[in-house]
Amino acid sequence: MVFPQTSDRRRPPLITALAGGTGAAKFLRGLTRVIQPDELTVIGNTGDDTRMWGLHVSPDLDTVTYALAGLLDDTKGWGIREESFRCLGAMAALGRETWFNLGDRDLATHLFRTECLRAGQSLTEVTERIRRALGVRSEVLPASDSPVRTRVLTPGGWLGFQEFFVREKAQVEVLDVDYAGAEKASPTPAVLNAIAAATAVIICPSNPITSIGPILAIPGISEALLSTPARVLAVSPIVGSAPVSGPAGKLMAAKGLPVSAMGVGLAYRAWLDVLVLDCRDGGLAPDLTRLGITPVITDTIMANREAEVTLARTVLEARE
Ligand code: FO1
Repeated sequence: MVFPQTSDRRRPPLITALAGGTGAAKFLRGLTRVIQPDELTVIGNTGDDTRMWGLHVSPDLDTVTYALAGLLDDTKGWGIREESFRCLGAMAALGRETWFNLGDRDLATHLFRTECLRAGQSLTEVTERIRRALGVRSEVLPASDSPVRTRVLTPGGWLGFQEFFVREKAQVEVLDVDYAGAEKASPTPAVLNAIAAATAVIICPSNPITSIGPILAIPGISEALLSTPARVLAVSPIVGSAPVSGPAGKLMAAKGLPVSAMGVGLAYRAWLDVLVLDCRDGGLAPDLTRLGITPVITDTIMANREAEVTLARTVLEARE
């Protein structure tokens, strides 16, 4: 097999993970305690990216990077711990929108990213600079350098993902979800290489519609997952009929998927080998097997650091 060339000629990654925000970040934090951090390459969602006060914010790339750097605010599941919000208060006084809570230290990341992008660097290059500056040894790659933006159709019209999720607190009816720009976007060579050269590809416990969906919507990614010699494993972010966090249920229902681990299996069935699902969903095992997916049943709730490591270890064992 001929792998696409990357500018970075170090040895190929061993584990490649497709990731959204909080759930993925906790899982990856556990994973990097089981494997060497530099054996991991993360392909991150950019569908949640937004512009705020003229700055380019990449919430999911940042959540993963902060978690791997030991900086994540675990209570909120995003942003930097022990953060202050003085700039936000000053912007409120200036009459600017402040429903999206940008912390003072977090702002440095967005200022730096925006400055580098304006100077002509790619999102891949900037993300690499940020993770290295924060001491993260795993590679973090945006799925594409071209913009892909998740939009949610509500009775009042289309909303950007952050408008739906943060400003409207996901409390509006969802009629549809799409990924603006995806059809014109392409995966970077580094992303294709990470999938082709991995020994295992892991789909993190992330929302299949708004975290993994925007990555899969980029032409070439599903094909890469289908053709990789690596085993492809996913962890269900749904336990019973409810997502572990966030509005995944509502969004899956809008896309005609059952809100269950079965719905996760159906979303990924074209290329998924193994689905790790929660003990409470053990009854779905025969149906998943009939879909051609091997079920692995375990406790998927990451209530503490030890549970993150245990889940990561179980997923790694399932790749054999
Ligand atoms: N989530 C919120 O619920 N409220 C916020 O004000 C908020 C601000 C924010 C700022 C930077 C950042 O990187 C993430 C932020 N998030 C916030 C999280 C984000 O909206 C979502 O968790 C992800 O996009 C979904 O993975």
